[in-house]
Amino acid sequence: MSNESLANLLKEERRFAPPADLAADANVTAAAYEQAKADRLGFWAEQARRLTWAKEPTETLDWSNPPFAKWFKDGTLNVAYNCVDRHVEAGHGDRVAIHFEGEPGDSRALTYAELKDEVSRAANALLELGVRKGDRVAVYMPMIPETAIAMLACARIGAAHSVVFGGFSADALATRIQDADARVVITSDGGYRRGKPSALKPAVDEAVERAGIVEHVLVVRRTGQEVAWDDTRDVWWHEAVGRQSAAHTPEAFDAEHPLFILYTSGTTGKPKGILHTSGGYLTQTAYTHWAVFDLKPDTDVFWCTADVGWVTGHSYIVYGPLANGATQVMYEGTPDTPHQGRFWEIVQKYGVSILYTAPTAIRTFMKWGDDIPAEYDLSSLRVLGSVGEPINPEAWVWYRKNIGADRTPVVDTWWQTETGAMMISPLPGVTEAKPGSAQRPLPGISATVVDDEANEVPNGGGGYLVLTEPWPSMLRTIWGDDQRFLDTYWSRFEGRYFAGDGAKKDDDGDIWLLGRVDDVMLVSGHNISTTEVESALVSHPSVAEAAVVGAADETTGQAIVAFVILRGTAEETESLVADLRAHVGTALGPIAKPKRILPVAELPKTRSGKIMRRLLRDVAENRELGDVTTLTDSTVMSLIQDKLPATA
Ligand code: 6R9
Repeated sequence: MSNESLANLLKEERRFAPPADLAADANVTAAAYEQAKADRLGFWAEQARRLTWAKEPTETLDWSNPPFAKWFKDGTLNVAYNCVDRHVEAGHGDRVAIHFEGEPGDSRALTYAELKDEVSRAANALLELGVRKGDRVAVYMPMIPETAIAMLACARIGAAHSVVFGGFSADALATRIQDADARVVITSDGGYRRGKPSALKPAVDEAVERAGIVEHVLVVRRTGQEVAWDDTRDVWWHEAVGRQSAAHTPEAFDAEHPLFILYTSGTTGKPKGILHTSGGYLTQTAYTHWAVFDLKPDTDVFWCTADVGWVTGHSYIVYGPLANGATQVMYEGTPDTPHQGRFWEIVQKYGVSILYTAPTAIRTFMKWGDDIPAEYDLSSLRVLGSVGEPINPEAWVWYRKNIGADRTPVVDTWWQTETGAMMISPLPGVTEAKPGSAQRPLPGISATVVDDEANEVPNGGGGYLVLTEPWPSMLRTIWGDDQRFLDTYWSRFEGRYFAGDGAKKDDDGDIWLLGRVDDVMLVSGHNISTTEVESALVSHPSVAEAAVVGAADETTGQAIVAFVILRGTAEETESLVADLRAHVGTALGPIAKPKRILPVAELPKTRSGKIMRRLLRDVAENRELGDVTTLTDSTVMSLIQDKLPATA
């Protein structure tokens, strides 16, 4: 990147004040920022008291060996006890913890009392299989309650889980099993995806064969499909767990005891095993889930649509909501099975009051049309959340209007697998919201934007997002590779955590995320963010989704190439393409006008829904495609390549 900071192009003037009734009764008020600023560690010590500790910590942060943090290090607790047992002890045993909705339409409600029994049985079964405190267990599952139960059972006995997303290949699973040295794998015969059973066990069989270290495979029966069986290794969950006693006394572990490893694929190199520990992680996931969603556990119904295989599912399906004793919905399948109104049918059925989803889903709903959500009663909703990518202002406004009846706050939450929990986000009862901006670090969090020389940029300036103080749910290291932890996150800017995202500060000092630094384009000496050009395109009524990349160009260094998905009725014509170029020029200035605009049917995305611009850059530069293994649908790329004129 050149020395020049990111061009600050987009001007978004719309503002949305918090609803008065929500603000009047909000869990968090503006005073929290002041309190945390005056005494950051005192603030986190207070948040740690949300948890039930076997031994209360007396030291909040040990930062004597930075960047290796120890939070609440002399405290001890059991994470599963905090997520389950204590709610039963407090008299909430009959409260529903999980409303499970299977894709075929089967449903099942699990109360906290039932969850406690199930987690205890699963913990006893893992002990019987020889799993001990400090071991690692791989989890390769569909979105069913047993996935959360398996994770909590590991936590209960002090084993770290390593959840591998069920859409990953046998190869990816084998690498992760080996890296974590997992001796037990928890899986299922399969799960339901797009109207039919989709197998998981065959990939496990192959991965286990390849890894060569797995002793037991615990298999949940979900679909009833045929599975190959190895009697020396495989055990059915309903047998091994079913015969156990529901009594299990949780042991207290150190606050810094490993809770889980979660691999981030990254764009290059071997996946990084992000290590999270117990006390700090649970403190920040519980606090943020309560504060950012204004959670009222007695009345709210929460739904996070992420897969448990991603960090969003770890922190905001399993640990945050359950630590808070919330009632939540867990949905197994895809948003368009059996029809495109499925999400809204679920919101209506369970009276969902807080919905947490991703920009990629919101843009898909926009493309499907406003009339679909309009058929359902969504009046139970009171807070909407977004995570995973920068949300284009137009998608933000659509979400608020069509899903939130122009009434609910939208919270755009920025965080990463590495941060463990939300870091930058509006608060629904406090913040005057700006569509497309995550706005402000949460109370107790310190973040800023710096230039190439590590100088903090003034308001109106752009550069790199950095975190300037340690936070409770921060990653502790990369599993087995402290040096890579230092190199990746702590060497770019002295003493600061480098997130890898571009960002700018507006005139009020609010933060706007601009996408991954690797994706930033350099056009005639100007750094231009992919996010801003995409948002300008999405603000045109004919565009549902857009991905832009910088392709090598003899005159300008890089030239902007845009791939767009048109909305329902829009027709792909030369005049529309000219109109789109002009529209971007008006919104952002002539420098940001794409040189080429290609309407396409689909965009390449990772399995967690993030646009893979790297592959589009390969297409735009007529190169052979790089690694496509993390792509959801590999046929997408050939469709896009077919669109390109041969002479391009
Ligand atoms: C939680 C999660 C992390 C990367 C992150 C950034 C992007 C996530 C965002 C956002 C802008 C938001 N990202 N939330 N960008 N605004 N609200 O997604 O974790 O899968 O590790 O991805 O996602 O680029 O650095 P993870």
